[in-house]
Amino acid sequence: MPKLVDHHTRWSGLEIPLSQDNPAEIGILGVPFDNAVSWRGGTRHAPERIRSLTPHLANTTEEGIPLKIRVNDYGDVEPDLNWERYFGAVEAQAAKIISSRHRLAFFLGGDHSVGIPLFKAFARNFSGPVGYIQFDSHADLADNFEGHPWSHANTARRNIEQSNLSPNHIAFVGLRSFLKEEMDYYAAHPGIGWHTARDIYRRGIETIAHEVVEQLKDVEAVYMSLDIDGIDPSCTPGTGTPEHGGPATRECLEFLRIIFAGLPIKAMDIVEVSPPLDISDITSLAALKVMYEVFGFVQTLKTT
Ligand SMILES: [Mn+2]
Repeated sequence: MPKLVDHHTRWSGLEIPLSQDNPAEIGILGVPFDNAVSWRGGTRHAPERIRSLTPHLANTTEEGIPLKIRVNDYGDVEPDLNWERYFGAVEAQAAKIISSRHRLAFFLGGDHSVGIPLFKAFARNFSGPVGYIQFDSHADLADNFEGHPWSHANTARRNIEQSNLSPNHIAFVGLRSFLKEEMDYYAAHPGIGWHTARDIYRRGIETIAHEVVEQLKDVEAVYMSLDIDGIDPSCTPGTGTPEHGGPATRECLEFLRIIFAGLPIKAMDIVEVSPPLDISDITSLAALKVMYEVFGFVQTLKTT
């Protein structure tokens, strides 16, 4: 387990020392890895960049509720040039956090390939069926991409290989860029929740969110993966494969509000934030805003 980095400005006073007896409601792990991208990298800088901005965000939710929730930040998974060994370390450290009585495990990528070991650790922690939601412009359902089964375009396809994740318990939200292979996979597995960006525009994010809650209502636990390119690049330009025509940060927040209220979400990641490609930290700040609102959702669920 990495050591807690001594940086008192992190998480705006929400952070407490690691403790087995009194774990914080939120456990955070950074996974600064960007060796699996198809085009432009830089996501390995995201965890530290996002943490560095925490002193500049108000310590309340967007509705003015003071955040009193507590955070344990476990730091980052140490770099390792051996890809297989690195993913093994990610899985092992994630498993410890997921099983550590936090109400929510929060992972900061990294490119989307890190979702493969993160979800593996998650699925293996539960005996019953689990759910997987991916807010993303891409479905990441390719079996092999650019010569590798662990690229950032393979994440959802690898996740389905976990025995307790059925295609009927997967939901994609914000889709607007496809490989033929992915369309074929969806045609063969029509139980997948498949919500395009255009669906969101035409039918409204609240309708879509309630459909996702209904789809996943019988699972034991849900993993929420937020690829920042699911949000429109007018809001989050600092990412390697931006896709126009997407929902705004506003829609993303409304979506998360509904699914956190309606589903047992036990882990979440934010991936594909690339600080070197960003403008005025707007993308890192979007990630941080989402995190603080999610902290508020977890806090509210606890106290009501
Ligand atoms: Mn994506």
